[in-house]
Amino acid sequence: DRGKEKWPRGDEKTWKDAMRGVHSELPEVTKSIVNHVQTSLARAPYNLDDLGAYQAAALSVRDNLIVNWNSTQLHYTRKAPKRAYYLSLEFLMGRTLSNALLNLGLQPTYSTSLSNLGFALEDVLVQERDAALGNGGLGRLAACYLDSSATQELPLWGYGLRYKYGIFQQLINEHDGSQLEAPDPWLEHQNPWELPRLDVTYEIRFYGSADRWGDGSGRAVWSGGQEVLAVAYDVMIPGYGTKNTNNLRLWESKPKRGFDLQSFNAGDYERAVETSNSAAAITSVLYPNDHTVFGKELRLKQQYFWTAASLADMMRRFKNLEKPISEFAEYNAIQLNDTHPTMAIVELMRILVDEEEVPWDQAWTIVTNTFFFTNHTVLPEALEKWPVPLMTHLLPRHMQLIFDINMLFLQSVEKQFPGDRERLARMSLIEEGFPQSIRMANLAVIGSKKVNGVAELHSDLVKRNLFPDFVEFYGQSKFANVTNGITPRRWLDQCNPALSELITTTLNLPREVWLKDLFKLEGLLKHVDDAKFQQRWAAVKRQNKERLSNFVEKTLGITVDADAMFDVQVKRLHEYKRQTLNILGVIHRYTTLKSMTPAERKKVVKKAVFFAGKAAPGYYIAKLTIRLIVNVARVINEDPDTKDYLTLFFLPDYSVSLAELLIPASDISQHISTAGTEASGTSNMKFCLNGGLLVGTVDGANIEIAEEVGEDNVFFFGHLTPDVEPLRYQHTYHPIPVEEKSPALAAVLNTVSSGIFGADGIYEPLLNTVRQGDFYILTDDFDSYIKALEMVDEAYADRTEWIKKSIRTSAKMGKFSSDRAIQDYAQEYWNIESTKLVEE
Ligand code: T68
Repeated sequence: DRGKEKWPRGDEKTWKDAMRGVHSELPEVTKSIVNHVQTSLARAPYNLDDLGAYQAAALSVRDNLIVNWNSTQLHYTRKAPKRAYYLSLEFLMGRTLSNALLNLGLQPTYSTSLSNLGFALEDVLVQERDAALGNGGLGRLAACYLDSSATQELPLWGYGLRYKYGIFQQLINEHDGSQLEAPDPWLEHQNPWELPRLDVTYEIRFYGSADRWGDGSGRAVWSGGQEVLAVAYDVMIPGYGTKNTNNLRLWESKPKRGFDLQSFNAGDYERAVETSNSAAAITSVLYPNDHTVFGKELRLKQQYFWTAASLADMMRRFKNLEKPISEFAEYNAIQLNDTHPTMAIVELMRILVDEEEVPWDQAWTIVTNTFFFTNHTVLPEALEKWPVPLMTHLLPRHMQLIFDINMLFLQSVEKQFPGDRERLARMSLIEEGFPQSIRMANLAVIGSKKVNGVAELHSDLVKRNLFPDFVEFYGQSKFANVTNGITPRRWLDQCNPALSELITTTLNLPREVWLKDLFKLEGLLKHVDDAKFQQRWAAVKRQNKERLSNFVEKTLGITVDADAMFDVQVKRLHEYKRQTLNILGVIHRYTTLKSMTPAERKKVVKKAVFFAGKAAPGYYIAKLTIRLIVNVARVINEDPDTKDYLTLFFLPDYSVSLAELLIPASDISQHISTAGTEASGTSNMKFCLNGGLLVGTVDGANIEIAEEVGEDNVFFFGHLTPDVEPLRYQHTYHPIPVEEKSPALAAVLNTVSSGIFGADGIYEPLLNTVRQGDFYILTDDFDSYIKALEMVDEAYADRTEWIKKSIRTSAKMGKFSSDRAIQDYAQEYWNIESTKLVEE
């Protein structure tokens, strides 16, 4: 009938009652969703699609968040506890709706209401675009830490930038298999998860001139130049199982005036508009480089704009407390996520000395009691150094302050180590050269109360290789470790609901309990020999593998055999992460299979290998690696001799959401960085939590994972950290040909050169990184890597033993909850306490 045409989805009476206001018996949630369809979206229910349903559901959930957010912020204001601020240029949040539903405990309610309205929650959830304001591990870590601090009711805010374009979208060129980049205009559909605070604004100055008072006070006046406006957008961060809802404040840049009135009067319309363009440019795009810095003016502008707005905001909040400025550090702790926010140290000095008229030494004491600094890499190309001329031009007052800080610092070093000029040169904030440059890491160290690395090995290397002089100067206790963690809410419950359910029934505990105390997973150990439980555990993995297979079939049009072992390496493309080692290993497996008789092949473990990850747009070798992977896949997946035993996939446009699909489906994942190069890694923790085993080097958090789960449940290979330097020396001064060191690898390199994956020698520059110099020691690790993969095959052949390893691995992941990590920061660094929202 005609009514049915008008109401194509869901229960007609539910819709009509909700719309007519005849809704006494309808659930609140249903009313709220329908109300948002009618009012906020200004849409009729006719032809409402999944996207519309997502938007209405999101707005409805957001109403709940706003109430909790308001109460929490009011509560914090009244209680006035010490607060912590997490300054990060990157927050890689992913989708929000499913997380908000979980944290509010509203999943079942929304699922039912949506279903009555004709929508499946799972179809609605995938309509949301990822918020991808980050490159990789560093940005995702920040997101996990926000989740954990809200969950633990800690008074913590994040501060970042509201980029108009997040990390680029990766496309694969159909013709040659290479990476293409497209912009990510993630705000195109309105973003329901942010609250614009158009009234919270600060004026941020650039350029101009700085005039010292010249009275010995160290003070100066900074004036002139360009002023831009920072506007606040607040993102609500709900805790799990609590009403506490924290804040992530992101700044957007705007021209202070829409146009420059003077230019306008002079009739120079174009120049007037140009001013506004350059202001908006500051928060236009996330820099897509991880682990390499380029010294671009716009990047320094981003860093200063963000730290200055954030500090002005904190200062305003602190002033409302009406406490003496000398107590600033008793009420504020600021965590620097890498060196990117280091200018905050200088900016706080500027505010205290120039504006608050605090004497220099007292100001420096306040500063060095407020800041904490986390280092995320030991790779030299990632250490930020800003040219002195650029800093002088863009931030003249800050350059003066840096020189003053440096002079006083070097005087104190000279006092402790008299006459040691080389030491002074190493420790100086200024690196000599043409031009001179500012060592941001040194500045971050001397301006902070504590410095930490992100895994035990890494924190050790930070002390021994990056800052040995500073350890000698300040003593050991300033340098410590906080091993990274991940939130089990997103990285188990949300991404793997079937496993979460099985864990809940097996532990016989409400999921609220173990999801907040991940050590409870150890309770699974006593079921490890229970055949029924093993079967159910395996069935969950199987189900997740099928879910991934369906996705691959839909996106790439290739069938994946869910019986095969799923072997996954997903992370940013980088030489140190050695995706090249992996793909060369795949080619080795392929040629080995080719050389077998059909009968021999039947005995080999079937394997599906998955890669995903983006390469920085200017990183030639990383992009060439992607191209090789894609083209090897095209050959292997078409080969009738081998395709039943080995398939290979490069999944484009890796994201948080894709990770949520891939991680629960892995049997084995690869974390194979050259020893001593991966600071921690966090996806290794996610894979293990979901019952995937690790193939890895003795690096980063792999080591601590093995300590927890037992070395017999991890497939380690390769040289250790202390071997790496001598090997590199050997490569440079006494090179041994690949043919001698690893005939197997030499054969693989020759296979690639032969042109079966693309002729014209296109891969030679990539192959040459291995044949010559081999900085990341692939030639030294290849044979032991292949051995490790053989052991994986052997272990996988014994299904029961494998399932037990999988269970044991998950069960021992308690340490890697970001709840543990954030507790450590709260207690040992920030000295902040849980401040639970109490209903009045
Ligand atoms: C990662 N770093 C580490 N950096 O590589 C990883 N860098 O081992 C660690 O687990 C993770 O941080 C969390 O501690 C990064 O992800 C970047 O993305 C980055 C971005 C800009 C500039 C430099």
